[in-house]
Amino acid sequence: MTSTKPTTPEKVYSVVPRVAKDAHIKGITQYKKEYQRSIEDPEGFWGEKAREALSWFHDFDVAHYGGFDNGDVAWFLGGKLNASVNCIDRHIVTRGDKTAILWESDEPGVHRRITYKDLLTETCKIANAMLTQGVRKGDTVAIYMPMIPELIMTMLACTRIGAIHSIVFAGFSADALRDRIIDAQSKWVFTADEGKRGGRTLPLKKTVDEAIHGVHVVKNVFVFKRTNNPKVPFHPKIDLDMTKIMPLMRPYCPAEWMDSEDYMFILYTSGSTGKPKGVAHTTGGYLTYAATTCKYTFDLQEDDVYACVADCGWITGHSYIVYGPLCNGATTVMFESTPMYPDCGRYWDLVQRYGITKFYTAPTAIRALMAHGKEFVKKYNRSTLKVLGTVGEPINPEAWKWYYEVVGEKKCMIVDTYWQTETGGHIGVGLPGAAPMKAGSCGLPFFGIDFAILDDQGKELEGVTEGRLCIKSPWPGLARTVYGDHHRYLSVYMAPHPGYYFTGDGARRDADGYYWITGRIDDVLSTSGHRIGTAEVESALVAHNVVTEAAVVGFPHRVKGEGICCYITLIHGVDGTNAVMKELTQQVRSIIGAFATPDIIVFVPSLPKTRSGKIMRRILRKIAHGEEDSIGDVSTLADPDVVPAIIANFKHVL
Ligand code: 6R9
Repeated sequence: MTSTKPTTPEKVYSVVPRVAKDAHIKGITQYKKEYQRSIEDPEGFWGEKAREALSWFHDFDVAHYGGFDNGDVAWFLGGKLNASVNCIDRHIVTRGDKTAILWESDEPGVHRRITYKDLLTETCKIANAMLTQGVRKGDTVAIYMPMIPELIMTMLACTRIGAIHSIVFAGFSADALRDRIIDAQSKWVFTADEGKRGGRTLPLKKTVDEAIHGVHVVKNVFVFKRTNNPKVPFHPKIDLDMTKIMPLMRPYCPAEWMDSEDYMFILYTSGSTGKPKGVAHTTGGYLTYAATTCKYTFDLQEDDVYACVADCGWITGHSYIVYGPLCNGATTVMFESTPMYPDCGRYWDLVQRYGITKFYTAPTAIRALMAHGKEFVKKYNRSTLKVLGTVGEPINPEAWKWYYEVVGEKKCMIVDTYWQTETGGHIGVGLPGAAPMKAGSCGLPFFGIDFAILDDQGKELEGVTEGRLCIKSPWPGLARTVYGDHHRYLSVYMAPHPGYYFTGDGARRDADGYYWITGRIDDVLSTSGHRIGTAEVESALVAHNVVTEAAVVGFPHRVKGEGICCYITLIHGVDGTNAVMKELTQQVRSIIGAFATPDIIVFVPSLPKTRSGKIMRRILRKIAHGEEDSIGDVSTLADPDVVPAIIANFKHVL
């Protein structure tokens, strides 16, 4: 890994007093004290948090068991609970009429307010509809839905009856959806007729039909209506029209007693191989961690209007639109649209109309908005805002400052939250009432997270240093396995550095103990905050009959953070024309999804390979980064002459 800058200390921004005033964790001393306790006595600390954050049908006997070596981590053993009860029923007496979900549709101002009581009723009806169709505890259910309240209700309905949901982001293609349905053996799929996003219509039901064509595992498709387009195909043998079924269902459904370690959901994420991993989270540990991180990171208070503008198809949506806020009895905003629709003021319009106090988005959105100037921000009243979060990739200091100064007018705390699908919740974050901020740093470890930085040989480095970011001991939110492939779980996360959990990221620790994520060490890209394996894009490309070989690398992209650069060799006799380029772009979009669209396609005579046939990605990365002057030694290449040819073609495309 290349070492990143600072030799001079970064500017430190103080904690904003109006945020610190009533914060749960006030001041760095209180943070340090709590942190210390969480590391010295994790069982005591998390035992207390689990009882504080959740209500249990039956208390647990043992707080923690197991470790990284064989991946038998378990939390809150013997405890029985239910996720939907914790997100809904528990609040009915004290917060029954409080808004649980505040849904803003794609069209500005068109909204729905769903109280905790409504949420219980609707969730129960969906749960009963599932029971009627034979869904039972332990079954997996695929969800391919737009950002409408029924998506959250379906998630909660699954957990209510003990079904394991597997949400597939509605931007994925039919092929990607099919793979995930088959891998998790989901016999049921939830979808909607169509989705709406940024004024466009998404043919969700059509995509589901394509995905399940010839896939015999799927028994039924539950279909909600979003657009009511009568042209959307309906197949009475397997499709179930939820608008007809819901009124027939009883509005109460008893909740299943789940073991703390029963699976709650699966979520597919990219790794360094072509096949996405179904990361599996369990009920007690995941919920405790999602609820606790949400409470402290956003310093949630009873009267907050909290908005995480991610999509429920990613882990951020799971933990911080749904489970974290609802466990805390908060009002969570669900946003169907995009930051640019109908114009670049949409986020701030939302903030003004709903009086949003805590707001959570991604650096890519901030950068995109920044490019359109301050006017769109200034037009709206943002005085209710207190905490501004970011997630998904490192935030560059310019974007950080814009968020802090222009959006927050230096009156809000910026919380840069570092975490992963696998960690269940935030692992690196400066708590808003406690930690002074540094632009571009994700701050300090969250409670119970014992970070270690290792060198390439696996030796732990002390003090100010940079290297491979690992975690020394288990925390409740850690994913327990890769669904159906525990071996892969061990080999990806536990085997690289025995005794540690390996994040796959590089990081630097400064003199104040702050962490700076330097990016993925493995072949995973973070583009517009979406995590994509380079191998996934490569296999989509080589599936095209004109492609012989493909190598995909990331490069710094002004808005997306990282862009996707594809080097391709074509079969003999085919030229790299614009038409071929278009076709290959389409190929990636249809096999993975539009969010994986390549930014640069370079046709090359051959790829740089070692004599043993290994592609030297290091060289391709250097070229894509515009650093061809520092490519270094190419003598191990089978054909060093290929390098100048690749450079020339690359420059030609730019
Ligand atoms: C939550 C989420 C995880 C990867 C992770 C890292 C990058 C996420 C970050 C960040 C720097 C942050 N990442 N948050 N890098 N600063 N605040 O994004 O999960 O989709 O699994 O991606 O994203 O590289 O390893 P996921």
